[in-house]
Amino acid sequence: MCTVCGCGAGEARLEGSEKPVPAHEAGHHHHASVHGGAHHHHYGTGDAGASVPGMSQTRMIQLEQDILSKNNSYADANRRFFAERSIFALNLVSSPGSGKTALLVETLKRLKTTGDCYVIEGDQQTSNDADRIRETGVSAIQINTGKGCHLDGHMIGHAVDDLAPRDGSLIFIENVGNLVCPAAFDLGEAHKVAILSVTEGEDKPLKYPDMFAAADLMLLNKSDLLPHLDFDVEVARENALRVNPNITILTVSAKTGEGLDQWLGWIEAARAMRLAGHPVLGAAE
Ligand SMILES: Nc1nc2c(ncn2[C@@H]2O[C@H](COP(=O)(O)OP(=O)(O)OP(=O)(O)O)[C@@H](O)[C@H]2O)c(=O)[nH]1
Ligand SMILES: [Zn+2]
Ligand SMILES: [Zn+2]
Repeated sequence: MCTVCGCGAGEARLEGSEKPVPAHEAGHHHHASVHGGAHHHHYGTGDAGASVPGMSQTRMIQLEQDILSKNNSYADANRRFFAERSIFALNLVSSPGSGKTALLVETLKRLKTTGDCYVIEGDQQTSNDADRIRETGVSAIQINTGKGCHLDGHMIGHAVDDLAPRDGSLIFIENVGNLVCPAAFDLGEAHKVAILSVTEGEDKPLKYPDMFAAADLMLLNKSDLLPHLDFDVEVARENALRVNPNITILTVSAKTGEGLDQWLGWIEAARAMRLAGHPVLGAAE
C-alpha cells in the first residue's frame, strides 16, 4: 500500500511472469477525500501530513514509517548491488506524458555505442513503453504496478534479477507517471531526475514540492513547443530552485534533440562522481 495516497500495491507483475511480485506488506487505507465541492479542504496539516477518516495521526505515522523502512532496506540492498558492480542507476520521475519514454528513446540512441544500458519501465498497465525501448535494441523489462502508483525497492530488486545487468552498466528506471508518490520511495538509485514538460505550467514545482526536492536534476522537456505557449522558463526555474536550491536544470526537447548533449554530459559527470565517491553503499544519503 502507498502511504502517500493509500493506493493498492502487492499486485505488481513483472512482464513475462504469471505471478505477482510477492507482497511484503499488509494493510490498506483509502484516499483522504474525493469531492466535487468548491471549498478548499487542506489535509496536509496533521502531524502525518495527510488525513484519513477513522485513522489517528499517530497510527498513520506508524504505518508510514513501517512501510518506508521496509522499502529502505530493499533500496539499500539494491544500492549495495549496484555499488559492488559499478552500476549507475537513475530514477526518472514526472507526471504522465511529460516525455520520459520519448527522452529515454533519444538518450539510448545516443548512448548505445558507449556502454551497456538497461531500462526498467513502470506503468500501471501495458508494456507499451518497454516495447518502445526495445525498438532501440536496449534490454528493457516492464513492471505493471496494477493499482499501485509508484515503483518500490522490492519491485526493482526483482526486475534487476531478471535483467542481470553487466558490471559497469547504466540502468534507467522510468517510474510510474505521478508527481506525488514516487518521491517518497527510494529505489537504491544514484539520483532522481524530475521531468517537467512546458505544457504543464511553471507552478508544478511549487504544487508538488516533494518531487522537486527529491530530484537532483530537472529536465524541462518539450522546449520545441515554447513558441506556441505562454510558459515562462525563467519562472519555472525560479520555482524549482525555491523548493530545491541545489537542483540542476536543463532545457531539452526529445523531439528536436535540443539540450540532449548537456543531459548526456550530466549523466557522464554524475556517473563518474558516483563511481569515484561512493564505492560502497549510499552512506551519505
Ligand atoms: N513536441 C514534443 N512532444 C514530445 C516531446 N517529448 C515527448 N513528446 C510527446 O509527448 C507525448 C508523451 O510522451 P511519452 O514519452 O509517452 O511520455 P511519458 O512521460 O513516458 O508518459 P507516461 O509513461 O504515460 O507517464 C507523446 O505524444 C510524445 O511524442 C518533446 O520534446 N516535444
Ligand atoms: Zn500513492
Ligand atoms: Zn512512458
